[in-house]
Amino acid sequence: MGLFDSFKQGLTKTRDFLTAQINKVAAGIGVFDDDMLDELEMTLIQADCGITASTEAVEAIRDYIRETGDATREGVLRSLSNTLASMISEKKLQVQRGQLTIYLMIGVNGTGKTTTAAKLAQRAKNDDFRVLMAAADTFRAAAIEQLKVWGERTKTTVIAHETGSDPAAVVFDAIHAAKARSTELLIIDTAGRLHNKKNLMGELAKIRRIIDREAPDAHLETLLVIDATTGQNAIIQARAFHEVTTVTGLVVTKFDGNAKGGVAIAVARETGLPISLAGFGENAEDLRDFDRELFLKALLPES
Ligand SMILES: Nc1nc2c(ncn2[C@@H]2O[C@H](COP(=O)(O)OP(=O)(O)O)[C@@H](O)[C@H]2O)c(=O)[nH]1
Ligand SMILES: [Mg+2]
Repeated sequence: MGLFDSFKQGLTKTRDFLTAQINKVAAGIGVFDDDMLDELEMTLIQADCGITASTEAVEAIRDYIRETGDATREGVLRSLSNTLASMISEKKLQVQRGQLTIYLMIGVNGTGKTTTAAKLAQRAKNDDFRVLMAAADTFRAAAIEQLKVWGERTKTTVIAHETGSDPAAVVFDAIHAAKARSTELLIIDTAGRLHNKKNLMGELAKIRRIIDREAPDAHLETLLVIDATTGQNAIIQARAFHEVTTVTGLVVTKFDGNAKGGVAIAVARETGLPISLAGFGENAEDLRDFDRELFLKALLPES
């Protein structure tokens, strides 16, 4: 399935909801008035776009109508699409041949860090890159085991220590293994214990220090994984992680589930971070580069 169709399928419920609401408000007198724009704002909030993004989008539509006198469904939708697009940036990730790139996967438990790490390994393997994974979620035995299973499935070596060991020590070993093997992509899976922010901060800071010290020339991407089905919680998580570490890109997972989709807009707007990847399932192949235009086209009603 192409990327547009994947987005379209995943976002069916949200798009149908937005379409129904927008048609409902536009059906009356054919053009949008003040009350209808208020309703549109509520609709965007209900679609998980977040209060900031929803309010700003509708403000921009009001400006557009004031300037052009065009309050038609088409005009309003075009203005909405343009404003939402301006809130989202995208950033494609690239591995460089013959150099070391490191992906540090961070995010709350259950968002899809480990699965995305495996998907990224699979993708880089498909492109004939030399790949390693590091099991730096040492908190639970099952987490290490899960990454090892993915290592077997994707034919990727996994550097792991015992349960309960220091994640930074795993990262240290993994970087040295990467150097010895001329690895081009090292993917570091981490634990997401957000309930203990101080620990998390300490852990991530220590991992960062090791990377900076042991692999100063590597290209590092710190990827924050967000579950699209978690609604406004995703914003709170993104803020918390963004506060404790420098995030360089967002991964939004579970677009195939019953995600409302607007979450991607909310988090992008709240953090100002670019979205790099979108997850569409539980298999190693279910990962795509995020595409803002296709995402918005799939999310919004047809004009
Ligand atoms: N439907 C769907 N499930 C996903 C996706 N990404 C991850 N999952 C599932 O979400 C659950 C948690 O994923 P996991 O990678 O273990 O999350 P972690 O705790 O952040 O490492 C697992 O059951 C995954 O199979 C996705 O894009 N779509
Ligand atoms: Mg995990």
